Amino acid sequence: MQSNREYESYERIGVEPQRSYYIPFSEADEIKTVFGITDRRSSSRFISLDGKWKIKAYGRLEEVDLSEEPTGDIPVPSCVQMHGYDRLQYINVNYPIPFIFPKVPRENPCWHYKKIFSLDKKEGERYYLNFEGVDSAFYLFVNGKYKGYSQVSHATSEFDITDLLISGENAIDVVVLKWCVSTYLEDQDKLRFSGIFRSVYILRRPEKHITDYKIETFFDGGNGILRFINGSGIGVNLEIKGIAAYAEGGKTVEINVGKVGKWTADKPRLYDLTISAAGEKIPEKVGFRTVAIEKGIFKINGKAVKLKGVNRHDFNPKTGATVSLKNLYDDLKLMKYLNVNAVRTSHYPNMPEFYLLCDKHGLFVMDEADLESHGAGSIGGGYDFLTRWREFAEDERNESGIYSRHVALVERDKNRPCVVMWSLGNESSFGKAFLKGAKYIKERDSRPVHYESVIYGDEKYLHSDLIDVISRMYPSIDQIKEILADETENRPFVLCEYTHAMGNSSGDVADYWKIIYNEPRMIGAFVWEWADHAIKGKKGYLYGGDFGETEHDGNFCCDGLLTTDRKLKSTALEIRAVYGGKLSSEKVPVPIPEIKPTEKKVGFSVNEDTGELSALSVGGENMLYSPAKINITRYIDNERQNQAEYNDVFRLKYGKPYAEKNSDGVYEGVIAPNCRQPVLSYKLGYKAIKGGIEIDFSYEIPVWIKKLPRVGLEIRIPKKYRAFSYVGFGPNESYVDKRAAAEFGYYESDADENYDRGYVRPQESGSHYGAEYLCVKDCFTVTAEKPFSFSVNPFTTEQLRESKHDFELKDNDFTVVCLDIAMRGVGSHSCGPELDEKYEIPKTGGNKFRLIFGK
Ligand code: IPT
Repeated sequence: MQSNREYESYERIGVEPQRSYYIPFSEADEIKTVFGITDRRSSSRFISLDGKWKIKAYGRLEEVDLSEEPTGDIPVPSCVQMHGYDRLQYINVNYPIPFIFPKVPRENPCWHYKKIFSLDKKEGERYYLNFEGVDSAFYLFVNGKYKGYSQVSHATSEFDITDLLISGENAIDVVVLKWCVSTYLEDQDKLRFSGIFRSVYILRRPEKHITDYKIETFFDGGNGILRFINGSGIGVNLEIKGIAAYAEGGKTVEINVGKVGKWTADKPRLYDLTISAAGEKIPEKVGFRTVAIEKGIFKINGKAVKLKGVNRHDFNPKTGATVSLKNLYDDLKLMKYLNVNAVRTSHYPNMPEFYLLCDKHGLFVMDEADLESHGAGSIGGGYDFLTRWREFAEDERNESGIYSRHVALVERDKNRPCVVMWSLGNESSFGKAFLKGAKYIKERDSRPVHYESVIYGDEKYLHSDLIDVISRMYPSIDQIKEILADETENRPFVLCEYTHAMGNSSGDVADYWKIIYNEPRMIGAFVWEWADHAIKGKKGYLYGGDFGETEHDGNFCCDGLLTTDRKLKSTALEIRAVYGGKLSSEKVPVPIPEIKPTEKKVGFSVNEDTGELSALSVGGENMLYSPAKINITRYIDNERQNQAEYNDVFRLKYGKPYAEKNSDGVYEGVIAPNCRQPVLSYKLGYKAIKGGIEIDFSYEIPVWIKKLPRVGLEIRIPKKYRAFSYVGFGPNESYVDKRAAAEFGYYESDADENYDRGYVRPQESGSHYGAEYLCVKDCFTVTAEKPFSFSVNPFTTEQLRESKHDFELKDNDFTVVCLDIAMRGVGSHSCGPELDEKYEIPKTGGNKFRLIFGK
């Protein structure tokens, strides 16, 4: 295909100006609803082109031959990579292509899509073809004639194709490019999908019709005022709450609608507004609400609110970036269940109907522009990351690309009451184009503007009044305090990302909310992120590196509160508790079940070289599947940044025990790896007690070891012992820093239920903090001098540490009981601050574990 290499410039060609999302109906149409919102399919003016299309793949644009009939089938909307084309790639910061800006490789996968459809073309009507999302750019041909070119993957592209259509059979050809210049501005941390991934439809409109309008609301005493700014060339009739009004073309009217209920996320009250002109009616929903910042406090309807937020990507394990209304609705319902009241549409506008769902079901939205240029920092060339990144943001050639994304954002979603903040994008440093975008938004709308990356721009922009809020991602509590203490600042403060929910995570969430609830200038915080994005393969879930990609970011895409298929992880429950206002769980008196020691003979033997228990028998039967081990390791995603230290510097996992018995019969030993001095010293003493033994275990961490994941014993017992009961923090996994959701109590469980198979990359799971009693059914009970942490799992610490996917975990003939004197907090260090000192395990410690057989 011949081209003028449009894909090297930010232009959109033949595309209508950006406008608010709406679907016109005919006067006589009966409007139906779906998931509580207007069902656009019930409009006789809405002609869906979703469904089966034809497709043919090419390796480069020049090879595309439109006269060749595409023979493959593909559903629209969908992502080509989910239908056997191209290949999957998960990559975060780095660009997936070489940095040859504004060019992209000529070897650029393209897809020729074709749709044949019949139409009864009516004289005097106009036909607008809408694409709600195409990644990354596309050429459009109607009945063989070139119509235009568009880009900005998550923005609607609307074309007036009236003159190219005929009555009868019509053909639409779309050539989609995998890469274009926009690739440099759409470097969001996600699986990189391509294709027509959102809906396509035609709107049949009268010759002269409503084009655009803006709805604003405010209050006069208890009365709601609707301000309607008619952006169309024709006058429109309005009706709300039985009140009729008329707005001339280009004019503004204000309607006092009398007493109204205010719209909030808790009580999302909506009022029907009908806008009609030229035989069309547009059903709008109006939520009366105001958003303002007063004296550094973020207020909705004049009241301070806290945004209990999550960052959400459009993702479905079967369909990728293509999500259905049902997927969205299900997510919203789950958010409500978890006490979430706000969503950041990270890092692009979601499909238009998402906002209708949020209006209806009640969620505040931080609406974000389709923008991220993170990769520009890491392109090399002898500059530091931040300088390079800023240079790219300041590059004049990017100005229209950046600014037009701000325009697209606000123009499409301006009428949605759920939107309470505009975000200029994610991680794109800062430059003049952002000022221009922010100015545009401010002239157009009164809602606050957010942009975290302004802190990477020139210092003079730091206090710019075009950015209404201070924003940070992943600060520590101390950094938050520091920012709040800055006397030169009085803007409210939001954490656009915090408590990175990768794997077993978010130990720190309660600590964040102690400060957020107490500090009036704190707006709230958005968890990174809502759900994992893993791909379902034949054996199980897959992530970066599993698709044959050379460049990837591993399992960094498995960092959600929910699993990919929307099961709640323990972190989700922690969020639910904290967002519900419960910041901690205290111990309450819980009776310890009576232990009746066995009358049978209990015996034990100890490995003289290590001091570890090698056999423990009752009535002559050894209850240990293999000798007990001192356990100082674990794998947890939140220690991924500590792995080099653990494995290479301290060599923890290579550590072996070396001990000698002292004159008191106590084993004094060290754990030492080859090549290193000891990483732990310990004492182990054993005493026979009625029906069992007491293990007196103490340790000291040498000064050169900065942190240890845990100190405990790993005991393997035959697999038939699976069920257990305990008194401790449960029923979900709990840690020293992660127990807001937990309650101290008596619980029953079993090993298979206790380990969370939801972690795509296996890891530490199922520990219970503060335990006072553990009974492994038909085996032993454990009590101790001091509260302890324990887990009863099907897998060993080593298996969980060394396996890369859940499906690699092989069944064992034994059950693994971990008794920990101390277990490090989980924190959120995978992409957040270091674990707070107070959750590190103590430098010295000990406990006396009493293992008793009996009933
Ligand atoms: C930051 C990004 O904004 C987000 O998209 C995601 O990558 C997240 O954190 C990590 O999962 S990027 C980070 C390098 C600060």
